[in-house]
Amino acid sequence: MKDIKIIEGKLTAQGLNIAIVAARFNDFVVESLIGGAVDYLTRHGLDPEKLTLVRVPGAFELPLACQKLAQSGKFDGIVALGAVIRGATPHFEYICAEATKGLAQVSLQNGLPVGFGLLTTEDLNQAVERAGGKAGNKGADSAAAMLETIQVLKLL
Ligand code: INI
Repeated sequence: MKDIKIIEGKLTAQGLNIAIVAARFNDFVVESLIGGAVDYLTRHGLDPEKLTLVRVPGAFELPLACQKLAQSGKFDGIVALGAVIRGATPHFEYICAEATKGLAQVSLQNGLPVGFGLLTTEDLNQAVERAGGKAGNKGADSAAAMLETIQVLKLL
């Protein structure tokens, strides 16, 4: 490790323009994810005036809204937040697959970091645990990943 060149991003959000796109579905869980993401970003130097929150109906709508924001050229990165909780039908699989694929496409096609803060859980308990409970806060984690990616891409 001693002589190798290491490129890594600094965890600073100073001067950046960030959008959070959050689904309304399962809002009581998503609210905690939004709180975690906002808290992480502002504690890392983001000016609250440079943070935009966009609400969409459900996880299925996340990719389209993120794509529109990415194409606007106004943002350095986007955090996508939502919670898909398994029900009795295959609906869960379809929404998870389309939202995940769509968000990855937006990121790659626009060269823009998209934090993946979409919970896909077996039940409500698993979702609550990951939205500020004992398994942390995936809103904060996805904001952290987006921020690090923004900064490391600047150096590549
Ligand atoms: N949307 C979610 O974000 N989470 C869910 O758990 C969910 N379930 O279970 O149905 C969900 N459905 C709505 C979907 O994302 C779309 O908004 C809807 O189908 C309209 O296009």
